[in-house]
Amino acid sequence: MAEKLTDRTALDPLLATGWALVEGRDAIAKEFTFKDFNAAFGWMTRVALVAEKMNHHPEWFNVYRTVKVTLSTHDAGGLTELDVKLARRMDAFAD
Ligand code: H2B
Repeated sequence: MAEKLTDRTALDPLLATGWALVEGRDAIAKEFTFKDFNAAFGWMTRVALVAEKMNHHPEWFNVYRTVKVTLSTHDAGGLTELDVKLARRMDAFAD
């Protein structure tokens, strides 16, 4: 099982790309905005395939062309390396 992040500096590069710490829980969140619904859902599809492969799944909420994402590792009760990895993949797919 993934261990909770002890080295919190691992989050710094993500905080620099628009991720933010969630108040009241050990999680990170980011709002992605795309050109239109097709771009948003295409991105979600690509992320979903990666998430399933990692067995690590986002909490997310889509309205038209925006997707609000929260990442945390439920089994560990907080942030782990898996969240950092998935966040990086999400950023890369959104470029
Ligand atoms: N996703 C996330 N974000 N956190 C988890 O702890 C988690 C998961 N656990 N996806 C996995 C699935 C677990 O529930 C299954 C049983 O492997």
